[in-house]
Amino acid sequence: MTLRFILGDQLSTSISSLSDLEGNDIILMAEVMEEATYVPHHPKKIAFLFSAMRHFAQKLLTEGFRVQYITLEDPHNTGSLTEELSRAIEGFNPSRIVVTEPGEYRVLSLMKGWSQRFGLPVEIRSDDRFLATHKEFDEWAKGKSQLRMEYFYREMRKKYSILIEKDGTPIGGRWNFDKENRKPPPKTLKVPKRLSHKKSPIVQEVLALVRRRFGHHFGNLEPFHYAVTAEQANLELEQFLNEILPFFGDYQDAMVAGEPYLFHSLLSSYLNAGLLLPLDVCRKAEAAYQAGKAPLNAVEGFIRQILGWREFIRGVYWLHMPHYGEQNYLQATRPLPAFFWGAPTNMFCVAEVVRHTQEHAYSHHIQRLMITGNFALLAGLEVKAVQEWYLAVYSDAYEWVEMPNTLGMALYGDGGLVASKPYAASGNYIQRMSNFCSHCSYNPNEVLGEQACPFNALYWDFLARHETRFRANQRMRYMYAVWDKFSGEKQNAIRAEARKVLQRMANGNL
Ligand code: FAD
Ligand code: DLZ
Ligand code: SF4
Repeated sequence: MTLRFILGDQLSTSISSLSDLEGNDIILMAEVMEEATYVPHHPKKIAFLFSAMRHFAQKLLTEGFRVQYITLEDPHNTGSLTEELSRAIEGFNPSRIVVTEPGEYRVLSLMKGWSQRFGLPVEIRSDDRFLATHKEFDEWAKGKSQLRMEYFYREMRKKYSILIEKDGTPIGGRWNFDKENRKPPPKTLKVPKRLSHKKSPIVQEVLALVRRRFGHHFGNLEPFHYAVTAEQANLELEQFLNEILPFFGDYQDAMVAGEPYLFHSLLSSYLNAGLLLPLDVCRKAEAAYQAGKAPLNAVEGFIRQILGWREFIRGVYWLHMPHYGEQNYLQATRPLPAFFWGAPTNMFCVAEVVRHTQEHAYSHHIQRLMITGNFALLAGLEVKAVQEWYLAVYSDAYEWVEMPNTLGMALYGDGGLVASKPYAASGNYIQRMSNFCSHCSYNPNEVLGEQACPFNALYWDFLARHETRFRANQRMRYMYAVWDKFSGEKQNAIRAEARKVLQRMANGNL
């Protein structure tokens, strides 16, 4: 008999570890403190995952399979994946263990120790829910000093023949329609109301558990509207394709106060936990284009996020682990300020994104990248602390996807492996792409003085202090040309202002 161990983000019936499942096999699933607390996960993330795990186990049980499900408060629960496996081996005496590779290097290291520890064969299968194999990605990356998503994405489009004409050229004559995307927020905006799923008894039980055991973690547990089954996640996908996808491209980078979701799909938590499959989502988006339901710029842009960015990011993680996470190219060491955990700040943009995060365990990409990420980059916040924050507070966060996005994309901590230049921006960008500044007590057009937007002095100071690293970067020439036009006196005043901003941050009154 085979024991098959399913992790909390492997909730797909097509997962490779179940592909040859037989009636007599045992499927093990375990809620363990080690996974729930290795960073202080947002209560909504834990509630989502435990609810989805319990529903998945129930589905397997109703299909007649043998499931050993260990709840967090099971009196015998040892609190770790390895020890729960040990108990199951003692109880069922299997002849072998089958697992699908995990999403984190930390867990892969555990798995690699299991065969020796238990004296049993342990088969670690590849995770074929992803669309590029490790081998494919590694071969593509071989010999390249810089990895650029765009070229990898084109290979993926060809591989899966998505938005490709019969002659092999991209539909619409171009691979990328971003020129038509990224509009500032419209003056009047009608954002569709999102689905709110009825809470099953399982969800209600999990909410009570999470309230009891993890209520002290940062983040609001309720209201809780998440989909927790594949069926519910598919309803979210349908709503997105029908009502939201047409606007996805246009307003992908826009930010609006009080509107955490805008026209984003909110599908990442479901994709990452396995309730939705990436290829299925891409094919359905393509079908929406072919049926004339959404324009090409929106559909191509959306598919690129999944077929391109998501796969690329995963490839980078596995190609460079374990040393990837140890990098800190810009030597950023300042402690994370308390306003990342909800303490007050006068910076409306930061407060708003943290508030979205606290309430929903979600904020959209540009908020993660250009508000909290940009602030962390400019202020030189400690890379590990920032990463831990992103891993804890978002319901879609697992290290394989969080780390290259945070360390690589937002913090330039890998020295340019993921991003061709740092995503550093002043208040000017935030003013253009959002309506945040009109709610803020700081002035985005001022660089000096108590009322000046803190992003401004920090931005110039960032360029100045990392001049040796970035002056030669072609994509940053314009920024240095502007800096060079400032008089020496003005440059000194700006750098002194940046020091004051950082001091105010350290004193807790920014
Ligand atoms: P949409 O905007 O609707 O995009 C559609 C889908 O594309 C997403 O569901 C996601 O699966 C995929 N996608 C888009 N951008 C990326 C990307 N850069 N990397 C990987 N997949 C992408 N995403 C996570 O899934 N988990 C994380 O822990 C995570 N951490 C991030 C940290 C930082 C600092 C930044 C800048 C980005 C991070 N992202 C992460 C990427 C991105 O912000 C989220 O995938 C996205 O905001 C999820 O919301 P959505 O489903 O509405 O996405
Ligand atoms: C994120 C998470 C949490 C909060 N809890 C569990 C759990 O109790 N049991 C489990 O199997 N998985 C959990 N997970 C997901 C794992 O952390 C995830 O599988 C690994 O990080 C590998 O991606
Ligand atoms: Fe953010 Fe500066 Fe705009 Fe205030 S003025 S919202 S701090 S960018």
